[in-house]
Amino acid sequence: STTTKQYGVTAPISTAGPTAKENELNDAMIEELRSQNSFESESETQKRREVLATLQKLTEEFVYTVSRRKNMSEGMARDAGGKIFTFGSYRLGVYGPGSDIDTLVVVPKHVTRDDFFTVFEELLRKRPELNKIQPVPDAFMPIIKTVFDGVDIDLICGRLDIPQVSLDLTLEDNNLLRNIDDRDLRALNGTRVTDQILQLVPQKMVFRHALRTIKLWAQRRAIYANMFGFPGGVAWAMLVARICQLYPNAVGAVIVSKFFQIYLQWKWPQPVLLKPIEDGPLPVRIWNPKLYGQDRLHRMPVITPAYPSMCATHNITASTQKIILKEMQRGLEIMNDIQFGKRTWKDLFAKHDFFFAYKFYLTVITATRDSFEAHLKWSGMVESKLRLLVQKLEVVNGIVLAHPYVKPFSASYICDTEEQVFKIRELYGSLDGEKYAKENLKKVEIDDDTDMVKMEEEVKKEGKHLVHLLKLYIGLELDLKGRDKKMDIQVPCSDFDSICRNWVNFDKDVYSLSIKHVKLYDLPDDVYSEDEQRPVKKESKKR
Ligand code: 3AT
Ligand code: MN
Ligand code: MN
Repeated sequence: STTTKQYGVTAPISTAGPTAKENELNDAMIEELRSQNSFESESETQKRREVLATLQKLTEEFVYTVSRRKNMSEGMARDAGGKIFTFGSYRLGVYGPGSDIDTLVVVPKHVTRDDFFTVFEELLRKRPELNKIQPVPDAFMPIIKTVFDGVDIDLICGRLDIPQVSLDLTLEDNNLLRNIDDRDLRALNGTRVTDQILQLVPQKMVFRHALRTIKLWAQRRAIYANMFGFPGGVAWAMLVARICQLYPNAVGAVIVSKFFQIYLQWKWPQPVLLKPIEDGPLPVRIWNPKLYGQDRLHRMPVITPAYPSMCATHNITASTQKIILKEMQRGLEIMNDIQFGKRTWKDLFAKHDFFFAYKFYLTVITATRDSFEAHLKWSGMVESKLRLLVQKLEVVNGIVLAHPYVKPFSASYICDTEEQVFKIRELYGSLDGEKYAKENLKKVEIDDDTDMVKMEEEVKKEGKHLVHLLKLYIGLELDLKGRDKKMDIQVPCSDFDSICRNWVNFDKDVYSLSIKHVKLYDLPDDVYSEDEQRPVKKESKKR
């Protein structure tokens, strides 16, 4: 079915339907997605639906129980309702075998977030299907992480200022946002944004196929990570959705190819919008570069469609923008080759070459001599600040590009002596550190089932030391020609160090942070996968 309706803020570029050749390309794309394991089986999807049906029942039981405890009559308690919504990849229809289900539990005003972390949690714990549960009530986004009947489920709670939440409730009415707190607003935002994105694309199936391709490409090229200054899932979805609006009758393969073309020509920082920015009833900030200096700094703004509109890509820096555009250029070239039969879709999804690409790297090392939980907090905080170091580095004279890698590496070791603790903190992140650890320390594998308390007690009893480490990498492209061959990164590094040490729980006897240079040939082996050959220094030619 062809469409002529206008989606988005401008008329479409082309309303043409696919040619026979484009259909063929699209079939090949979907075939490659299949062989890359992008789709899950129908039975697994059926399982997800069953789990969601159970969660809906549990939500009703939750609201009923709380209502009764607050002295409501049987009838009123039943009518108080309760409804689950989904967001994230499941809601968008681009989930794969490993995806979780991001689930929002919407409750009426007399049910509180406290109730969610007590009553609802207890109801979950009583279920035989519950495999794992990890409540995180004090986070920016309070969440209960679970594995339920083998399915990963993230549960968040949103409380509305209405007495009843019935099954036919939708979340699109902006007035539902009145009289709710910031955390509830954030919780509702995920579903409201996802629902709008789906409403704003002309053909959902086309959008889904194109988004699966773009997501897989971005993951393989290591440019999928909001925290490190790249677009995250929601931003990539909106970027694809806008192309779908501009080519409403095209197939997925054409959307992918136009995606690279259009965003390479885009007049950044012009924003990517899926609809005009809406005003609304709350005293909250809406993205507006005319009004707010901060918003003017956004380099590649991609704006969420649901009120209150925000920029989903405010983390992008000068360096990550260059990297994203370079990857898009590569994408465009491969797309052209695919069209001429010179390359295949597989080539688009080839792994990045981050640990081959630079002569110089910086590594940021965090270490913790305390519980693993404490280490997760410390290293998580440092990770979330890494893009600030990138921003400080990229303005240094002689640094052309500061490229953050999107995944941290970690390890835990048992050290016999203080000297060893000192040594590994010094050397971790380099080939020497890896060698030192192999020869001198006992590595401990930590997973969800490790009894940390027991392990920590044993290590202590033996008079040994447990140290948890994490390393992050930044690739540096330098231009020292025509300069005095000096490059001073002292200031950015010590600024970054101060920011991290300002952490409320910081304790110098427990936590440490260091930033070190590592040359390409000194990178440790564990940054390479088994099918990769680490780079070897070429012998200098004999004359
Ligand atoms: P997967 O298929 O699950 O890998 P996804 O796009 O569903 O892809 P997530 O489940 O990680 O990704 O995230 C879903 C949404 O939840 C995206 C974002 O709006 C929100 N979200 C994720 N992590 C956080 C976080 N740490 N804080 C706040 N919101 C988050
Ligand atoms: Mn998800
Ligand atoms: Mn999730």
